[in-house]
Amino acid sequence: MAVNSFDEECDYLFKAVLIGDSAVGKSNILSRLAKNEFHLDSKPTIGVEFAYKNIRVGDKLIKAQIWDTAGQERFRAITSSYYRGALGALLVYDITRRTTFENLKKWLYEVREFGSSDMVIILVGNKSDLSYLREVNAEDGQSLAQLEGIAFMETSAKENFNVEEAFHQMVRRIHEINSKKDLEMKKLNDERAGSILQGTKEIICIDEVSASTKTSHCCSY
Ligand SMILES: Nc1nc2c(ncn2[C@@H]2O[C@H](COP(=O)(O)OP(=O)(O)OP(=O)(O)O)[C@@H](O)[C@H]2O)c(=O)[nH]1
Ligand SMILES: [Mg+2]
Repeated sequence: MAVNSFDEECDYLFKAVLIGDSAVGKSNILSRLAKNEFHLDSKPTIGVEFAYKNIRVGDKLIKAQIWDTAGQERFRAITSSYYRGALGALLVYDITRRTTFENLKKWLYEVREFGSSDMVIILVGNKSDLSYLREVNAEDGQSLAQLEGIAFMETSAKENFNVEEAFHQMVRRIHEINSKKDLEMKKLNDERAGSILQGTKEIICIDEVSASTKTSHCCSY
């Protein structure tokens, strides 16, 4: 599934990844985001797929390239290239299967091993529509998220509950971090440019004896 939508001019383009155990609903979260579709009979993902999703934050149009891979180890593509350049991750578990919650430690280890240090991670407890089969309380999700310093949300790809919100939260946070970085970079460049200009002195030495004029330059940083 590669849904391309280069129809609109965007201000920023960034990569985000979906991670979590097999059958937690990653591909359905992606199809909900990209095409507003849900499939009860979806097949396990093999390799890597991706789709684009545009979102407006303030006056900026942001295009997210969202990657989805297999939760099953044997179908996964090379891990390091999956995470390379990703600024955000939706880390998904299934609220009806405790093991998918317990395996989050493994996923967090992997994302921190291969992802960038300031990657924005949102913990997503999917399948909230199946609350009568619940094996993981929302409080458990919230506590883990707090412990790990990440955001948390329960979603239902099936009922289209909170899927956009989780994604928006990730994008807004990425945008905040990047805008801050841009600003710091701009400030640094301005300071550098300012000190170069201020530090340039032109010293004019007048040699009265020969009545000739010599010039020399000195620069300080
Ligand atoms: N009830 C319910 N079922 C869901 C939800 N999201 C996904 N499913 C179902 O869960 C099953 C697995 O969904 P996928 O999206 O294929 O899971 P995945 O995480 O991509 O799995 P892998 O590709 O194997 O890693 C499918 O039968 C989906 O219909 C949800 O929010 N509610
Ligand atoms: Mg899948």
